[in-house]
Amino acid sequence: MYKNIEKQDPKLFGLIQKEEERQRDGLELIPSENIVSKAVLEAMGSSLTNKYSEGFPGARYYGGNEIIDKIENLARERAKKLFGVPYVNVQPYSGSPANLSVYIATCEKGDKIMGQHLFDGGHLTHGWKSSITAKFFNAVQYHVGEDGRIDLEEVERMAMEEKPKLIWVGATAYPKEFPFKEFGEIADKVGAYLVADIAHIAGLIVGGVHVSPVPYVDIITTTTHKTLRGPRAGMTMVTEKGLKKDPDLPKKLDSAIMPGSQGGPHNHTIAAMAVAFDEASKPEFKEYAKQIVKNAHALAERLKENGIELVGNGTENHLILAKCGKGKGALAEIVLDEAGLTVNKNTIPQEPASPFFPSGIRLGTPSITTRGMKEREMEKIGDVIVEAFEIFKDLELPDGKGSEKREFLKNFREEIKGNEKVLELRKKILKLAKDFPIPDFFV
Ligand code: DSN
Repeated sequence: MYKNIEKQDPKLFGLIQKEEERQRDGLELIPSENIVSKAVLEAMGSSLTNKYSEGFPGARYYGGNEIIDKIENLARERAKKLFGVPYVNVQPYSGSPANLSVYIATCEKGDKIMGQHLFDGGHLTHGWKSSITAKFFNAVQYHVGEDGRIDLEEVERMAMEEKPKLIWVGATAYPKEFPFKEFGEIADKVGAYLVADIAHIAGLIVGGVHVSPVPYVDIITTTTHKTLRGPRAGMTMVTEKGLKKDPDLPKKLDSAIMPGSQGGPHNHTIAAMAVAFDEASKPEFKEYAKQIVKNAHALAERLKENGIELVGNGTENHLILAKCGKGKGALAEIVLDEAGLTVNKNTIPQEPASPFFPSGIRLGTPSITTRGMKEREMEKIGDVIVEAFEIFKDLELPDGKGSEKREFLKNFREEIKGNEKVLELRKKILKLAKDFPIPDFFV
């Protein structure tokens, strides 16, 4: 597949080989990652990357776009059909630019916006203080309750008091089903634009295993590379409800992308989106989505049975948030990484430590489900995680400065490299990876 890179740039070729080995021999449990098909990769690697096409189909700032127009329209039409919406923009480079375009289309600088608190699973672009979205807009943030679910009473109270122009529903680390209908009722009461950011659950919605936001929200944003299993990209959509509220939304969202915030669209990626949308429209994809959720449930139950505490006491989607002890998310990430399980440390609700040294890890099943794993394998993976937790359970991160903590973690990684227990776990994961190779259809 990489014969030209191999000849021309052996150094880069070596690095790509190493990364492919890592993906092949380990298991990816980061819930926002997946494995795309060869057809998606081919479209991304195609000559379409050579073309500039600022503007939109039929109205470009560059000549020679007759074919590119057809490709973008194909992606748009497939996306509209897949999600059941009347308008789609497939040009956002990824999720954050898609979200930024929504602000540009609907808000003025300084307007009030509302989103889910970062520690409670919300995304940076939903108004977190270190994001441009909280610097340009006046952000207020809602939380989840003790049960791990969004606190709808707080959402309603906050919406009534603050009268936001825009409300986000959607998150990056939320293991429950999103209450789109209830959010729709609240947004209607205060006249706010309601935007569903479905980046994590897009594939589950298409697969029919998560309720769709389409009847309840005005705008939808998503990435296409998570459960949807497409290329690394984003898109915005407007629903019938959104069109009724503001018939100019499509025009506003288009100009928010170009000239508002982006330049030329990535045509190779848009072509790969078209491929992925076609794949996601097949009956096999529904089966895949169903299995993602079954697997997440099985993994969550195995962890719980063995004493690992989970945010919200389980999962209703593809994602699990496991509690690791105060500030110990990084310890878990390191041990699991050495064992061949890739996860990411994450904040938990009412985070007792900090976003840099948080107290949880995020686990997800989209990628291992693509490899064909089922509930039985989830039990095996769960057992490895439980044993990995034993390895660091009596350790504490030093109090004091971040640099001391970082030094501690660096030494910890070195120390456990040769740890017999970790090596044993690594062998178990390698066997699973070999028994469930990345399918032929995939890389
Ligand atoms: N980085 C994405 C995720 O991992 O969920 C969110 O931007």
